[in-house]
Amino acid sequence: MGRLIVASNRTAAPGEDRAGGLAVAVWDALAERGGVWFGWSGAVVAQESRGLRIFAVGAVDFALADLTGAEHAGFYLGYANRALWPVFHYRVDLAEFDDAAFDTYAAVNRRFGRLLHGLLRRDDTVWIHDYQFLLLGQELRNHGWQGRVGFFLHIPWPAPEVLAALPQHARLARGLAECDLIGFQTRRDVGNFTRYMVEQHGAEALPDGRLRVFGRTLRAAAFPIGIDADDVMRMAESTEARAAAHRLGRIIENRALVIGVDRMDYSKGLPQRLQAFGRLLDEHEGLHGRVNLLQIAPPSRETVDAYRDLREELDRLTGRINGDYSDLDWTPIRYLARGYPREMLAGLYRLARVGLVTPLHDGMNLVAKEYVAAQDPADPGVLILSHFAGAAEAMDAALLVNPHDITGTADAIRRALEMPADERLDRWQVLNAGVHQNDVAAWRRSFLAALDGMTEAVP
Ligand code: GDG
Repeated sequence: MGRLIVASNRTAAPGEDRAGGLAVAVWDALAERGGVWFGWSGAVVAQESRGLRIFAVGAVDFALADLTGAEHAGFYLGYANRALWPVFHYRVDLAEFDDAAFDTYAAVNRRFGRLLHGLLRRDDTVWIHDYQFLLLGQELRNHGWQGRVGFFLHIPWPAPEVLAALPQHARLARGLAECDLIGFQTRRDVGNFTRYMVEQHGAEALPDGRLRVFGRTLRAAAFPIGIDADDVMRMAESTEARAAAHRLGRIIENRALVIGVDRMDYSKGLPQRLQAFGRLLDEHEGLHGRVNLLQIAPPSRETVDAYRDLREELDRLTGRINGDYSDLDWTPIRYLARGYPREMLAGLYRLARVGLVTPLHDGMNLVAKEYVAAQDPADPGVLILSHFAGAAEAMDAALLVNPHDITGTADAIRRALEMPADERLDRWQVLNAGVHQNDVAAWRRSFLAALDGMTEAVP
């Protein structure tokens, strides 16, 4: 079997955060099979250096390219984060459509495609990740690459009517169609993608489930990403986890804890979540002094305006709710705009009676799975999960909510707080079995097995 070549914007090269779900999955796959992890070095340099920095860490080779300041601004902060991310998360209102940014996006895909092609050997398998590299497969084909190319999208594929708002959607779709296997998080995404290809580009659905479009035959399928559930379970029992739970436990005493952990992003539904917690306090005086919300929200992409506005909104909402309800010995919301080590998070998940995961749209949402895996099997908490997280497709034993429905979410929090122990246990056992069975190793194995099984790499 040939080498695996993974291309992703960020990699788990030394110095990067190797603990995330994707990093673990890709690392294991590369270590098992041998191969190369190709991507951005994370460095922004004054002038384009044409080369790659190549080095080995154990069995894994890294091949990293720098971005120039202009590339970083146009490709990463510009088109990827100001156009693709909002549109794919149904926020056309926040999208900035800038032709020059698209040109830079396409140029970076072209340059990276050339660099990547230079690394390939005939029997290699290429696996491209995520929305930064929608055109990378096509660039490899432009250089004559005929081997297998797989692509996995970590974020939702929106409804065709929404995607059609993106001025360059057809060019992106044409480029993406050069991949042989296109993996999505959910069946809903596959349905949206198929409908988009049929309606916009006249795709034909073949009897074996593949699609014929732009003169190519490709397969689109759902591969829901998972976590390393055993590892999260172990982390929740670590000394660091216990110390974190003890530190917070001393302060909240016997009050029930509701936890949210999210990158500070407008897709995560944070204002609506704070409002729902406020509504809970508005409507249930009996809960005053008896419940705490811990919201951990490490800031991300702070140079993008929409993220700065979100930060201000969260600061304001937290201040208002805490101002309205705090007492001498109780502050209802602990809002921490900073990140914590994963072991500490695992300890806090376990301490929390309720995990509140309420994105407005999310490809999967790994926090939902981490919360479940971290629970004490003898006394597990309750997961409240948005219908609009990819995770909801397989986690219907959670309390599913519409995050836009503030009263409905407040009701779900109350129901979770009052849930009898046997119902908590029943629901958790179902969720936990799924999280362990469909873990991150199962995800990468099923994707790579499907890609290896593709016989018709090029028509
Ligand atoms: C994208 C898609 C899809 C959070 N705070 C801290 C911290 N985290 C970790 C969580 C979790 C990860 O970050 C976040 O993953 P999510 O899946 O929730 O969301 P995105 O970052 O938006 O990821 C998403 C995912 O890709 C994978 O395909 O599920 O839908 O949007 O692991 O625990 N980690 C640490 N400190 C923190 O404070 N160490």
